[in-house]
Amino acid sequence: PSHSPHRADPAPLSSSASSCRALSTRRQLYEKPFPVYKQPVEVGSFSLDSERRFFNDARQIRYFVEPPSRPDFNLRDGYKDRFVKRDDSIKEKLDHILRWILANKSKLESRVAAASSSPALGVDVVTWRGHLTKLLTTPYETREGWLLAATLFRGTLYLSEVETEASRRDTENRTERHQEMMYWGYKFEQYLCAEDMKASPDPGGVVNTNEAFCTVVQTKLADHKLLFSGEVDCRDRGPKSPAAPACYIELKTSAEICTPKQRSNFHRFKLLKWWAQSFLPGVPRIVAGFRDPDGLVVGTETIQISQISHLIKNEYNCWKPTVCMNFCCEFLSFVRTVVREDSPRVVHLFSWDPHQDVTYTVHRDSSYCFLPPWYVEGMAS
Ligand code: 0WD
Ligand code: CA
Repeated sequence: PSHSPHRADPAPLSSSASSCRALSTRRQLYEKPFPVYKQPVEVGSFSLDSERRFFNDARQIRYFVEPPSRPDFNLRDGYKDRFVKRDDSIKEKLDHILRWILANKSKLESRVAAASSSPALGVDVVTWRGHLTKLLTTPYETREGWLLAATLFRGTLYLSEVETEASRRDTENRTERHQEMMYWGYKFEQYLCAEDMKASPDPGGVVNTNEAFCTVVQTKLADHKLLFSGEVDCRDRGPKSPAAPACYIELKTSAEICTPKQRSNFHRFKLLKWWAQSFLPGVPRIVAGFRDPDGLVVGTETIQISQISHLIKNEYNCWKPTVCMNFCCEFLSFVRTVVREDSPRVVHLFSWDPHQDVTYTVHRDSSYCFLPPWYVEGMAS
């Protein structure tokens, strides 16, 4: 049943009655053999247009165009006059993924063996790739905590991020310089991406961050069947390009590396985030643009995800992919044991701050609920 009877529990319930219910994020605990992570399979994709409207197709895909060996990219160009910024005060939660699931419901359900028990959708976890990236990097994160809302509905666990107080403050207090630098990544994409198979990039056009192409992949982490979506920058357009997600290319910008210390920091911090984000959906390569303080690209480099573990080998006390994957896996198992009531009206809010354990609180019929009525009703019919 999709709706459990409403009980007169006080809300929010604190987890204090069972305070042993916490998950440690200590790295040493997760230094174990790499868990089974199945090759991610693309099960679909969707697009968000310049007005953030959803389309159940790949109309927003872009094609990678190899940059010249000596690029002349000015990432500051157009910030003032050719930039349409997405309104990030609108919290979309999982809505786009849920819309995709409803549009592809019969396709998804047909993949489930007729005799199999729950979950009805045939997957254990539905979330954004970005949320999983945060889980992967948690054992190494020392600055930013997170809040993840979890709801069990028809046997599937839905995970949706909630903005932390600290993150809201950071967003509010961004300097003008920081706001401009956030644009640089999107401008870099515009220099390297063409709208179709034959076109060239159009650096004279408008950068509109409402537009997105998202892949939906299915995979398995140990015994957790995952369905998640992630935004993809572009794809290889060569005649011999492999099938998705292997054809996808992630674009990144980073500060020019001038000293051994900067190289070490790049390996220790930035490559961790880059690896986690692309490894999850099976995107095999990153094209990185290194830029000077004025936003001029001084060079580009291709980084194979499979080579990152070799690149970091010489760093002392560096991050380990197995710790990331084992932590994520055990977090999902932890959530599974905690969240028992199957209801869109119940949210378990998992909370983590650096140097602390993961803890949770329970909220019934609260503003944390994130599965919209149209989804709950659409799944029932
Ligand atoms: O409402 C929310 N709390 C969230 C919404 C949290 C996370 C994601 N989203 C939405 C975004 O609006 C975006 O459309 O999901 C989409 C991206 O999801 P993802 O792939 O799971 O997120 P992530 O891996 O963190 O980011 C991938 C790219 C980013 O590229 P870089 O190279 O900077 O990592 O998606 C873009 C960005 O280009 N992106 C966003 N674009 C607009 N608004 C946002 C955002 N809030 N977050 C990431
Ligand atoms: Ca990117």
